[in-house]
Amino acid sequence: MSEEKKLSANEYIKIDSNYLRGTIQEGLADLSTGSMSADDQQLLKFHGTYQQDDRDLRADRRKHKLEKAYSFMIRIRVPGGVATPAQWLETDRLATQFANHTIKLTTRQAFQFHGIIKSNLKRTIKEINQCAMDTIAACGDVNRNVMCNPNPYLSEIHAKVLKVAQGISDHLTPQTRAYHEIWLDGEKVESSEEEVEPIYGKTYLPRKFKITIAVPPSNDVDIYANCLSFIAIVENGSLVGFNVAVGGGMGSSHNNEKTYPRIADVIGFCTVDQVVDVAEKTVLVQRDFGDRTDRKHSRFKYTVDDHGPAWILAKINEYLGYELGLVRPFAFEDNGDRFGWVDDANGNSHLTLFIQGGRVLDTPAYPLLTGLREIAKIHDGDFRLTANQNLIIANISPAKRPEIEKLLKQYGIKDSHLKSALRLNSLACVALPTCGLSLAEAERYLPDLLTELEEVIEENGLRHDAITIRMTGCPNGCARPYIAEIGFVGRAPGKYNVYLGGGFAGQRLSKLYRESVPDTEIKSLLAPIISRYAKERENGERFGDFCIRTGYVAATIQGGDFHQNIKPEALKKA
Ligand code: SRM
Ligand code: SF4
Repeated sequence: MSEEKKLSANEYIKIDSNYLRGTIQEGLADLSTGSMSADDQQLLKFHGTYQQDDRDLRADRRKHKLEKAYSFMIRIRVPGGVATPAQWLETDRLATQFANHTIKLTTRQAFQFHGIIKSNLKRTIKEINQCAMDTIAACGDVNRNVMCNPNPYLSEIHAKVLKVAQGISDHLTPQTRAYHEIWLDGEKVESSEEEVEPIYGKTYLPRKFKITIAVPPSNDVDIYANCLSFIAIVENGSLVGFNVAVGGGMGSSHNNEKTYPRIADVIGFCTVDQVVDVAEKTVLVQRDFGDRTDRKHSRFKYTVDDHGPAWILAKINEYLGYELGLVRPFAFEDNGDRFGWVDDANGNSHLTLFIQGGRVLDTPAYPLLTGLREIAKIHDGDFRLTANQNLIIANISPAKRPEIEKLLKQYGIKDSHLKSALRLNSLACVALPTCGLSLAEAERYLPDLLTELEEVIEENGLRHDAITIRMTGCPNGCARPYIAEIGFVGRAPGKYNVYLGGGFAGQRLSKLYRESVPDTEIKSLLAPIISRYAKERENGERFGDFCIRTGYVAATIQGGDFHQNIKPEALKKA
């Protein structure tokens, strides 16, 4: 970090906050406004909540000289995405009692509520904690929800990997008592001298930090889009350790070439016992070397790019006091979910449901929220959130399966996954009306666009051919659109940049194909390419690969695509 450059404003907010307290308590008590002070809004993120306003109502409220319709989004951490039926029922109750009657399953295996008004914020967070979940570090400049492959049918390996994910999550959870004081009526710590944040220190990290664990051949947690990833290496049926990947990230800003999505580099290998240490030391490298002067350049991917992956590897080794091993062979096949029923060797069953946009809600035609509530009441296994915004009703015992099947039928959920493979492989971020950063629709629009594109898919006999397709309302990349085979990134209301050529396993960035395409023209833009793909693809060729081979877009060599070509031995010596 350059000495001369001024620290970014958020650094001072953190320093002055007394370990994330700020004036949040005073702000919550002031009911003359639905809003919180600007500084406290930044600090609230560390506690897992964002101030938002209903953007659909903005113009009308402005006209009537009313304050914006403020409310809060709350994000619940679910390490590895595993929740008990009791936690599901509580999440449902809170969503219905305090939020907008929906549960959002996020692209990082977490729950989100939208529309909580300020006077209900404390009670909601307190009651989340009462059912053994929390919101601390769900947002903010800290390690976020640790993702993990959720597949329960790999029971033995999965149980071990999940434990590792939970171990990393616990180890990197902030230690400040502020969370307990503010939300859980914990005893007040009188002097900040008594507080220590052993890993983060007073200023926490320069920016958010994201960790995930994948179990090949599935890359369903999109390791290449994360700051730090662990790729499980299974040899002779046993988990022997993890390859370590660093420096992935999606966020960028329109018209700012200094910002860009980046694919992670696989730099080494560690054993199961070393993994929490490696996570901690990598976080420390970012804490010490990340850019704290420019928040648009402060993610770990820029630290990795600025110094190079070989330098980062050397620094991690130095902090560890030992060396990471050489990368072990691994191969990913896809980054999607496996839908429908799967039975495991122990006789339990698992059902992966398709949840459009990750939004669990009731409509007259599809009472999904109610149906899942009734299932949770009798389910004796667990629920697993996938990083593709879907839901696994997992570990259903043979005794419960008939009852659950009856409920799935009764509430119309049974066939949730009998959709085109294009739809099943779609992701959309929240965007409007709650996201303050969105420039265009995503979650509310993608289903309709898919219906249009499905006509083309059907005409070309591609109903069962998976193509990954993702949409975000802005370039921040919350649905990881830059690694989809078809990506849409909002530019302005009704206008999208269209990207093509991402890798089917999320291993390659896409390239910009057309800029600012009106939504009315997307179908006609893509129809000829899809039709040509149906006719001219080579045996087993994926859509993204086809788009590159036939010249619609060039292959990308930025980020991991380039560095992965460096032999791990060379990385070690560098
Ligand atoms: Fe995200 C900011 C929603 C996953 C990159 N993201 C936001 C905010 C909080 C908007 C804001 O700052 O005011 C969005 C809240 C919308 C709302 O109304 O709920 C938001 N992000 C989401 C979720 C809910 C999208 C979804 O539909 O599932 C995901 C919640 C994940 C979770 O449970 O923790 C979500 N966000 C992601 C991902 C995907 C991932 O992590 O695998 C990314 C890209 C990966 C990455 O981080 O590089 C992502 N979100 C961002 C960024 C860009 C950061 C950057 O590097 O520039 C922002 C903006 C920012 O931080 O300044 C952002
Ligand atoms: Fe909001 Fe942009 Fe993230 Fe979508 S990608 S949720 S519009 S910040």
